[in-house]
Amino acid sequence: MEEPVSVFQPTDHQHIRYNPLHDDWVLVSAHRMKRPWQGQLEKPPEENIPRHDDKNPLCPGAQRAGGQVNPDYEETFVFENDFPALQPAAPDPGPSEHPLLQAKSARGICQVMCFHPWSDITLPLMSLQEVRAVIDKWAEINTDLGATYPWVQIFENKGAMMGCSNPHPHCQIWASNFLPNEAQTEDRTQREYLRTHGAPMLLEYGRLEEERKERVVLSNEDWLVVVPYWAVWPFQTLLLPRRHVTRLQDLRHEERDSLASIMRRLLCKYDNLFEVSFPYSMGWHGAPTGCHLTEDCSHWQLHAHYYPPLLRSASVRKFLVGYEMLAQAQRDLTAEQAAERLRNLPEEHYKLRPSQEPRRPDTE
Ligand code: H2U
Ligand code: ZN
Repeated sequence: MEEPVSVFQPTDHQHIRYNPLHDDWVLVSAHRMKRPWQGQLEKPPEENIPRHDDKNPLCPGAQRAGGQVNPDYEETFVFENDFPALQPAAPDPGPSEHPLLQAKSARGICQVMCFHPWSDITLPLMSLQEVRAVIDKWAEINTDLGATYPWVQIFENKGAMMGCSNPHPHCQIWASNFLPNEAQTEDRTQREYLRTHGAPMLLEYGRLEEERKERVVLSNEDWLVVVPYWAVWPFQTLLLPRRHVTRLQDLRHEERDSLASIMRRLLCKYDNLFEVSFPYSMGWHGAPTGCHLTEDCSHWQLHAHYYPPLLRSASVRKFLVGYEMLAQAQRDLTAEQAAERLRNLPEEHYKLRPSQEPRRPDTE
């Protein structure tokens, strides 16, 4: 006897979804959330961070590894990384001898940007004015380093789980004389989309999500946060301007204010999800700079990616290993389920609630 054909339900039936920005596919198998977890449990992030520590090289007045002493900074502070992965002068490897053994020159600069003089604060707990200062500095750095380098990657690794070595709120900037892989792919896919469809991909995508609503987490007059249809990480989000903007420095004053607001709202929701300082890697992608500044980059839409690793609780993370390394990415809940959970969370940070209830134990 033939089995009755069931109607497709994305939460029950595995399927693959296309990521048009990265030109790859993700396996969505939402039924896997039901499996028990007996694997690794993560340590909760350190809660008792001193506001100031003379021995922390990111603090105002502290000495860094290179011997320099930080100024007594009062808002943001940018310095050159003492252990840079990219340096301005490095000899060229010369012509490659064989197509299977290719090398090219890599030059650049690495900076570190402290968001705030205090070590015991994070972006969601900072004032809007303080977050705005961070945004202005990001735009300034993109202009300054972008005058020389074709790619300026601004990124924040938050939490030890994401390899962050220092609790002081900070991000990094790596500028390079080449377009890194992600930049090359996004440049190609957005260029092809504009050519084929006559509109910038992510501008059209944002409008589609605004209509559909099911993957929208937050929006305001200038910005939109969605769990993208093709998300890989459980609570991954994409932050998009609603207007066509190619680079950070092109943001208007009021768009920077509304960005500070929506970033803080998103990060409060993230922290509220498991009542923990939510780890993630985030970063900005905009049109290439340097020699590309004079090119037509209208296929680009500025955006930020947030990639948080937590899956079920503050201590159970998603691992992208086995199948993900050898075949393709896989996720355990649908983008719509993740968006709904984030959407329904309060925007007031749990640490600022008037009557603090005892911390919820992690639910497995
Ligand atoms: P992460 O924790 O995200 O790795 O950032 C800290 C950065 O700060 C790291 O890249 C740099 C490290 O190289 N750093 C200095 O440049 N000087 C120091 O004295 C300590 C840390
Ligand atoms: Zn991107």
